[in-house]
Amino acid sequence: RTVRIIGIPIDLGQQHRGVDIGPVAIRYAGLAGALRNLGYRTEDLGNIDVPGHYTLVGTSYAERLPLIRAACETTYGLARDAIRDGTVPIFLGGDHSAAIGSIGGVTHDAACGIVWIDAHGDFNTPETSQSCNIHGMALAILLGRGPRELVDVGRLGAKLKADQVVLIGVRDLDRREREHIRESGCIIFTMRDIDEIGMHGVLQKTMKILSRFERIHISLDMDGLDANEAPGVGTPVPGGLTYREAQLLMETICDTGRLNSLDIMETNPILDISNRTAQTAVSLASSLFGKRIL
Ligand code: DIR
Ligand code: MN
Ligand code: MN
Ligand code: MN
Repeated sequence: RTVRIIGIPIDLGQQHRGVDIGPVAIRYAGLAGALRNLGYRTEDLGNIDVPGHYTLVGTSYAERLPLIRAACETTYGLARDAIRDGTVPIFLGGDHSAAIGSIGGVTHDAACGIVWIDAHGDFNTPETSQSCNIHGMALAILLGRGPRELVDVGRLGAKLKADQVVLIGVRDLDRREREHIRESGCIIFTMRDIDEIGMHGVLQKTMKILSRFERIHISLDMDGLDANEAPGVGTPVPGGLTYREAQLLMETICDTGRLNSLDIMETNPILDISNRTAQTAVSLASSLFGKRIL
């Protein structure tokens, strides 16, 4: 099979400079070579153009909105085409607002189950957000809540229903975000769930919930991992997924044979230690695409 790599160097969904060079860092850590070693053909489309972002430090939500929309429209088209062409796309962020385009596009022709790995819920709206950062609204937008310009990227209206989304690794919700995500119907496995029933237990439940979907998309926010494995993120939260928990997650999804597509978001090499976050991302992607110990 062919894996198609698509870079989305967007940093307009949050405040930290440097997440726009996440795609470079993940390539540098050897993503394509690792996949080729596993027997895949790889195509790298390079990075999409994100207009103007270098000059937008300190700009407002309103100024960023149309630019994020444009980047997500481009991403949407590439994501839809990647699935139509029979490839498995990997989207390299950039901040998590890019998932509005990638998930929108990969679900254009058929729904898939979504595993959203994140310290956060990304379920704010402009009304509930304390930061006004759109990366903290990405999942809400995909469910049809939030600014119309982004809800309607690619095709009109919500791209996902709550019952196709499972969040794993959550440990930091804003007060009003929590109310909304709880009543949304999305299934949430917090760090406490992982502590209590183990990642194996969480994954068994996840697979049951998503069993009616033929295909599964993974949206990996690198801040879902613990800072030991992923120090290069803009909004770290203590107590995240260990290396081994995250590997088990990837291996388990690999075993289903139903992987549709992958986002690797929020890698910020400027905040990192010797590109460790990108290396972790490549190692996790390797497991997801079939690397085995024995
Ligand atoms: C926070 C942080 N809840 C916000 N969200 C992040 O800005 O809405 N999501 N960092 O990944
Ligand atoms: Mn930047
Ligand atoms: Mn996050
Ligand atoms: Mn996120």
